[in-house]
Amino acid sequence: MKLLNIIGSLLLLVVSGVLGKTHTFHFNATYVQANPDGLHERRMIGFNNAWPNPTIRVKKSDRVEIYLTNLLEDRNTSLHFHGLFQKGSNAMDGPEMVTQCPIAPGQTFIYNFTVDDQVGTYWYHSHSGAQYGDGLRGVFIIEDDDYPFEFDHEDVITLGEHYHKETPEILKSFMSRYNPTGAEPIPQNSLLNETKNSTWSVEPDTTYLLRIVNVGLFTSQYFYIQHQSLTIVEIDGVYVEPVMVDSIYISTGQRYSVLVKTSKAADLNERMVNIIDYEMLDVLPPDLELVSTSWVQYNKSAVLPAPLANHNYFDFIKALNPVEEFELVPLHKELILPDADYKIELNFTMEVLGDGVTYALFNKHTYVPPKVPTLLSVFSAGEYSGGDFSTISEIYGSNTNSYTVRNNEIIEIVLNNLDPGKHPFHLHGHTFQVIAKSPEGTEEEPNLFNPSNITFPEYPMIRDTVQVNPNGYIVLRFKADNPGVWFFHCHVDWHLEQGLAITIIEAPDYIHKQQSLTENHLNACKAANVPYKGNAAGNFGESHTDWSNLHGENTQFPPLPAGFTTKGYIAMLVCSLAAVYGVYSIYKYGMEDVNTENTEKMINKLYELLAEHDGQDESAMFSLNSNGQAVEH
Ligand SMILES: *[C@@H]1O[C@H](CO)[C@@H](O)[C@H](O)[C@H]1NC(C)=O
Ligand SMILES: *[C@@H]1O[C@H](CO)[C@@H](O)[C@H](O)[C@H]1NC(C)=O
Ligand SMILES: *[C@@H]1O[C@H](CO)[C@@H](O)[C@H](O)[C@H]1NC(C)=O
Ligand SMILES: *[C@@H]1O[C@H](CO)[C@@H](O)[C@H](O)[C@H]1NC(C)=O
Ligand SMILES: *[C@@H]1O[C@H](CO)[C@@H](O)[C@H](O)[C@H]1NC(C)=O
Ligand SMILES: *[C@@H]1O[C@H](CO)[C@@H](O)[C@H](O)[C@H]1NC(C)=O
Ligand SMILES: *[C@@H]1O[C@H](CO)[C@@H](O)[C@H](O)[C@H]1NC(C)=O
Ligand SMILES: *[C@@H]1O[C@H](CO)[C@@H](O)[C@H](O)[C@H]1NC(C)=O
Ligand SMILES: [Cu+2]
Repeated sequence: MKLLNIIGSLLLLVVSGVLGKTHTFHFNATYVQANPDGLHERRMIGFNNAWPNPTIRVKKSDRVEIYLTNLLEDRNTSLHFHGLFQKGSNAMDGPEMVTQCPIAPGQTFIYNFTVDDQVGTYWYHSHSGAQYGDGLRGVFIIEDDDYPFEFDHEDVITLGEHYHKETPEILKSFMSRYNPTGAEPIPQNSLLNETKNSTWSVEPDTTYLLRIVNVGLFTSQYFYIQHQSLTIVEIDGVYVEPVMVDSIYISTGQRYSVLVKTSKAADLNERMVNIIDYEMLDVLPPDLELVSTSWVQYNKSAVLPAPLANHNYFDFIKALNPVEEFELVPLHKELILPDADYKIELNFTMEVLGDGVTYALFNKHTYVPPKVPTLLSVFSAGEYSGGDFSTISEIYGSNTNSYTVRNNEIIEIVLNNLDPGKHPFHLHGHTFQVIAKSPEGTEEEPNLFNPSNITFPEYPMIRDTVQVNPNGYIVLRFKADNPGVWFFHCHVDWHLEQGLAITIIEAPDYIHKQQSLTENHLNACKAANVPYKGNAAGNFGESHTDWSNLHGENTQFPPLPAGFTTKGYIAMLVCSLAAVYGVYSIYKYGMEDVNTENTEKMINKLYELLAEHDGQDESAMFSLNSNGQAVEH
């Protein structure tokens, strides 16, 4: 008995040594009054009445337990750990209606997972629509016991843009018939480390590992330190062959770790600059500071150089020479994966649907969340008494852009961007090889992927978020070796709200056999009144037909009425006039409270005109019924 006990405790020691530490956090999501840019006070979403949010530091194999209590009385919430593989713990990935139900006000959700065999720079953020724009975001670092490069100290910098209004209010104007061009809301500012005018105190002649994270929800940014080269060593948790650059270009969701060797002379402070990529903005308000200056401080008594003049942003950017991400090579070279077993070809367009709102579509389908979170469909279909229905791809819905793939298949995603914008795409649960990335095309002649005319790199770049160029393409490959429901979406969260997403359901039969849902997980559904059983429509039964029955599922609005094309010239009139007003109001609502009544009247008039011309009232169009379906009036 005694001997057994001793062996038992010895075993426990060994096991806990392997499993690593447990980090437990109690986070109350709360509103916090803050003034991040020093120009406007507003509510931000923080933890335990404080904002900005803490940086979480762990090591691989550590366990993380986060008790997240939603104390926001008027919002649901959720938490995603961007870049973490969540192998065997898909239910902890976070995106609402994909892997879990929204966490309703007053509820506590327990995120509980072990960190996989990965290291580097990650981050966490709410995955309930564009909510993290209101502040629910932070950095997540997996330290390495064995860094493949040397440094003396490490530090973190976050970049992001900032709005003075709260996301739900911005969304109302953005996802509206009165914004027919789909112009994205213009931010009021950009933040570095969630503030402005900050100074980074450094010691001379010292090497820093600087982890840079774009925690924004819209714009890519340039980042540089004057008179200082940066050596890129990590992108999205993947070590790369070191490349010395004068600046980096970082899209939302991406991370770059750079080595900064400070100068020997310690008498001068230097500017640290971040610049919003103005090409992503539809209008440029004259008072928007695209260029923000912070400082690297060597000497507290020496002066700080004056902030850079904002109006010169174009010259500043032109002078920079950031590396093209496609050219980065992983340090641990990994051969290009073999030809794919399963190909997903996506043509991405932005189009106005029947409700007059601009949506993002993949092959004419915008992502509409299912009635049952997709992972819960997997479990309920897999464990249903009648048999395993989880591998029937139809059950995941006809408007969820779902792709069901088998265990260990090689998956290839070809994404043709038929939109003139830049879009950073992120895949949950994996890193991917970027085997092709085209330059920018034009609207008349987009660069479409043509497999017959291309040589792929032998050792492709690997990361978890990659930006596709305007009217260009990207081709990604990964191995489906992580059973789970993984979201793939644009990390411009305005575009995610427009439906720019697909769901990859990887080895659903393995998911429900190898993984499980906690009681706490199901309780979140009960509290939010979301069904946790059934297909995308919430239907289930004894047979294949019952599970394939999608009657009542959420669907997108139908296209604009057919007659719309025949009355092309009026449509064009509507669109161009509406566009002018739309852009104007987008500009305005970002800047101040504006009485949009006149704009709305004007646009409604035009819609009426359109309907009269057709002899029937199509202007009433469609609206969502309580089941989330588009109904015609
Ligand atoms: C940054 O500096 C500007 C200009 O001096 C000032 O208006 C603003 O309030 C400052 N912001 C913060 C957060 O310190
Ligand atoms: C979270 O809020 C609850 C209820 O107000 C409070 O009892 C608890 O102490 C808070 N937790 C933390 C970590 O602040
Ligand atoms: C939370 O989500 C549920 C289910 O989608 C929804 O019915 C409810 O209105 C949401 N609550 C809030 C406060 O947004
Ligand atoms: C987290 O999961 C582990 C392993 O299943 C379990 O032992 C532990 O009790 C869980 N923690 C919480 C807070 O639920
Ligand atoms: C940015 O903020 C983090 C904490 O939020 C801090 O550890 C870090 O030193 C700051 N970095 C710089 C460069 O000021
Ligand atoms: C720091 O700056 C002050 C003021 O310019 C100067 O007198 C001092 O020599 C500087 N210190 C160093 C170590 O360069
Ligand atoms: C994408 O567009 C190209 C060019 O129009 C077309 O050849 C291809 O079939 C489209 N692919 C899909 C999946 O719709
Ligand atoms: C094939 O590739 C070459 C070199 O990149 C290019 O010049 C040519 O236009 C391409 N042809 C087609 C059909 O895309
Ligand atoms: Cu996008």
